[in-house]
Amino acid sequence: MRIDIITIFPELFKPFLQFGIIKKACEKNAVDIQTFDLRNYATDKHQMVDDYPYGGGPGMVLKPEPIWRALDELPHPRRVVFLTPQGQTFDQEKAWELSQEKNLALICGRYEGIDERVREKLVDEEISIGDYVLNGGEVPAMVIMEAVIRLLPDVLGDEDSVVGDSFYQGLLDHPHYTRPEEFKGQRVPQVLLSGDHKKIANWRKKERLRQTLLKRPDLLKKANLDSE
Ligand code: JDQ
Repeated sequence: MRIDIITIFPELFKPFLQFGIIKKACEKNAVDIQTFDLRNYATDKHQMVDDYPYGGGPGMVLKPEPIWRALDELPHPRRVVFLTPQGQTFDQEKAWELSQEKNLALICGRYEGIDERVREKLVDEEISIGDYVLNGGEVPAMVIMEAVIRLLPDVLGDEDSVVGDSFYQGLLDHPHYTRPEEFKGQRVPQVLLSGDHKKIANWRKKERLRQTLLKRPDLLKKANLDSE
């Protein structure tokens, strides 16, 4: 998969791409991530990427031409996503959907947003990462990349497979324990020490349901439950 990011702050992505699973995914060529600095696509000699809003009011708006010119360099076919509080809320299902794309372009706005005309002509989809206000689309772009890249083939080893994830089948995760067996008077549930793999799987299944019912009952409506 190729992911292209259009931003006025490409530097923000550098540390994000240099560590952990994302770094490994890039090294394995499971994903090819490029950042495009909007400033390099400005059309005037002062490299202006923003301008005053028509109609007046506070703040600035990202000009249409640089965004258009940057997108002009990106491969087809592609899905162009604009991060905005006005978008559909991102979730695990959307992450699976985006992970199927060959080319994904993420447009990060700043200030008051982007000129409506590029949004209309070039954006396929608007995505929000939640109902709160950020200063720009860079952090949302990182959230989406992190959720999508870990779903790509060969990115996660068997060790931390997506089958064990929270939200796999739409349920929360079961509790986890590691050594020591007793910590400040609290013991690890006996079943986990039993070595009985069937019993352990059953306990975890029950716990996933219990945790979901207790903490996020709303998720149960959409959960992928088996007859058991
Ligand atoms: C931009 C802004 C106008 C906020 C400018 C570009 N989920 C989510 N929250 N916030 C964003 C996404 C987001 C994304 C891109 C952004 C915020 N802003 C600031 C401009 C109204 C509200």
